Amino acid sequence: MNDLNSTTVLDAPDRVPVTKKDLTADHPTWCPGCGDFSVLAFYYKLLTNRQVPHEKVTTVAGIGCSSRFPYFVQAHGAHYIHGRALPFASGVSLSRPDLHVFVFGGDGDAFSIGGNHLNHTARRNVKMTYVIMDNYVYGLTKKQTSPTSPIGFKSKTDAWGSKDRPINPMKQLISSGATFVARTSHTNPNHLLAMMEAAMDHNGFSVIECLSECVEFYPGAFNDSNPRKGGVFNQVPEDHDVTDEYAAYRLADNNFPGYFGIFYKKEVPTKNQNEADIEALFADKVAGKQSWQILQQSFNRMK
Ligand SMILES: Cc1ncc(C[n+]2csc(CCOP(=O)(O)OP(=O)(O)O)c2C)c(N)n1
Ligand code: SF4
Ligand SMILES: [Mg+2]
Repeated sequence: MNDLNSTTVLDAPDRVPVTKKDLTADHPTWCPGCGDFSVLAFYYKLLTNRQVPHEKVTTVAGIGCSSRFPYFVQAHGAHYIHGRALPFASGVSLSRPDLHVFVFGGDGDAFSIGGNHLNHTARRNVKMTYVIMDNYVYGLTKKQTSPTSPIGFKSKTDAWGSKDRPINPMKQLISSGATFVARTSHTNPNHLLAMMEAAMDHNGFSVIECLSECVEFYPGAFNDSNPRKGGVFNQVPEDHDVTDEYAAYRLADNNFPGYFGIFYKKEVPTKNQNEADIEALFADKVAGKQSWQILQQSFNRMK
């Protein structure tokens, strides 16, 4: 299932290579300086590096500034319901094993309203890549506290400063069963691209938390992780064992700016493969039937 070779055109030399120009759609409506521009630029780069056939580029998002992403990619995609991008993307992934679905969205979309879907998509290990563009705030709705906003953050929902403890995205993603968990920042484009490349190569649910500054409602939030602003960008130590879940938790236990890189990676059967196995097992029982007849048969059984 989902053999990445089948999603590249490298084996079809008669095809014209896909260029950034082919993939560029509307001019992004983000504020000048928003971190999301960098994520988009390196998504174009990833797709052209990999020469994903244009008709197979599939970009899904929920709702938020970051979730406007699919509008800016000239290809298939959906700007779906707030927090519901993952169930939609799961349907696409399970029904089209020849695609590698990419999902983009914000911290609110992922960890607040979409938190439950995130947990279940992770434990099911549906093959796709999810890039969470984390700005520690609700940007689109103009500055409410998000699940990643730090204690003391003053917003429209916490005028005197937030008292709620923020989640730890890495710990939460690892414990939910995600089989590839990485952290990066929009300020380090090479690292961002490397994480997206590695996530795409992972056979399973790969998720990246990408710090992406909201210059309008939380400027300077990530300065401490940016060497150009006097901060430090510490990469995951080379001797870190990415298959060791507890080592990944320990890595995630460091205060901001923490570490950047792949925290955890594990090979587990994908939901896509499990479903294909079930289908193969019962193939002879439905041989010669149309999909609607199989469905009708299932409904009849439930009567
Ligand atoms: C069901 C529903 N509830 C609430 C909203 C309002 N809403 C739109 S985007 C958003 C939060 C966006 O924050 P985030 O996901 O962090 O994205 P950002 O804008 O920061 O990139 C909210 C609460 C909505 N559109 N739909
Ligand atoms: S409000 Fe913030 S997140 Fe939204 S486009 Fe502007 S800078 Fe980016
Ligand atoms: Mg946000």
